[in-house]
Amino acid sequence: MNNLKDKLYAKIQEHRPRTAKLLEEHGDTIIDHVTVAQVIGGMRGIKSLVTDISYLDPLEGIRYRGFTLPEVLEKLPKPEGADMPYVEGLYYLLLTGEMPTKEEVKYLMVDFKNRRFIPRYVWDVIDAFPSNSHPMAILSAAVMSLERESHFNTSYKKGMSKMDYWSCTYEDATNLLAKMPLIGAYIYNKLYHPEKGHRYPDPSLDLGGNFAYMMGKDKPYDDVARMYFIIHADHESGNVSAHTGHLVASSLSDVYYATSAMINGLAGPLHGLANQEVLRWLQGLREQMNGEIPSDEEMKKYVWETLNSGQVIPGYGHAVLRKTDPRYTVQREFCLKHMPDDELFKYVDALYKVVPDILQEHGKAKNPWPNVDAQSGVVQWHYGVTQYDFYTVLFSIGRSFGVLSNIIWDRALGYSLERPKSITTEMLEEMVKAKN
Ligand code: HAX
Repeated sequence: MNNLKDKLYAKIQEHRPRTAKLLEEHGDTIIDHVTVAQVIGGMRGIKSLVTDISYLDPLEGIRYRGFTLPEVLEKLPKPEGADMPYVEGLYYLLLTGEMPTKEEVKYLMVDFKNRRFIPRYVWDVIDAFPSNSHPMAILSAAVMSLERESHFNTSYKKGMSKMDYWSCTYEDATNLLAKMPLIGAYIYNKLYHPEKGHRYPDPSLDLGGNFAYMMGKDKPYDDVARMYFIIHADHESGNVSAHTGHLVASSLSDVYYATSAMINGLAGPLHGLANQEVLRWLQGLREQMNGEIPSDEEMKKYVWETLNSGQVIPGYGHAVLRKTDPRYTVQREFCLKHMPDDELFKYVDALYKVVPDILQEHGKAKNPWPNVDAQSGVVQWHYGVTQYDFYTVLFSIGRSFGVLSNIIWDRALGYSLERPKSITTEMLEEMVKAKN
């Protein structure tokens, strides 16, 4: 018996009438209006997507299935002696809305182990990339190469009922999630430690523990991996990576196509790549300082120089959040416990003291507070993952849990092909004239 899949099916059956009722009885109810600024400004804030997996409150930050991040980290079952919970348990929570028991997580761990075999051709695809390729490009291609394994595709060709789409999508998604950490670690070892070769997973370990093992990292890197994958898992549906995954899957492209596209969206410096940009930017400052910790005044000067040269301060600002990102805070607390004297951590903390005031004075950013990316590279750096091009691969593995959970539910609830309407600038001008 598959505990999670059975539980999920029960939840799907319970949920389907709610969506059907909303459509049938309230399909014409107006829930938002749209301004010219929103149309030109990347559809910012328009209420036009539905997800029950997570909700992002501008002031409170992210909640997964109604739970804040500290609650998720406290309530999910943890491996013996670990501070951070099983990532497998997070998948259970995202899909069902319920906290799993330790036994349910153990069952899922075995299920993940049974699904993580990687066909030889995937390693060949990765090996074919030049060693100076960006790891995100390699990850995207590796995921794409797995597409031939899609159960959804095979069943669709045979003529599957719409009501069963979710089931094959679940199989594809869980297979891919089980494989992602292996692919990520393989890319890391290939690009940065070819002399060590690839380490195959240890069957006694959970997903986070295994990731640390395959990366060749000792404790507490297993907790770093668990924390990292969990806090990056989901941030509603409208951010570029989640939305791209949902959009591509809405045409019934399978999860391999959708996840590869999601990864491509995450690879932009305004989104997931910001974590690598933070490190690159901080290294610039570090070089100028010759190993000294900058004073507040030196820090302010560096921030202003960046702004005055027309660049953004990476790791600060957000399209939705209007306070310090709780994902930043979770990582900061981890740093305070495990690495309070780390030099880069001190830089990041010193930045926190000066950047918000400067961004407010600068007067552009709507949110002057740090986001998740301001802190995450520093943790990786401390544990020897200094190749910052790789950080967004870690983000991708985490984000896949949320995006794929969403896609399974999209298929279960029969969400439509996405097709917003575009208009020309001339039409927009005419509309504005008619209103004024
Ligand atoms: N530094 C300097 N200027 C900033 C800024 C920052 N950190 N954040 C926003 N601004 C500027 C914008 O560039 C924009 O300028 P223009 O009017 O000249 O175009 C203005 O302030 C208004 O932007 P906004 O409405 O506050 O923010 P957006 O919703 O347009 O953009 C971003 C949100 C996250 C892209 C933006 O804050 C940014 O570029 N931050 C730095 C990059 C970064 O940290 N990205 C990661 C975000 C979290 C994430 O998705 N992780 O994956």
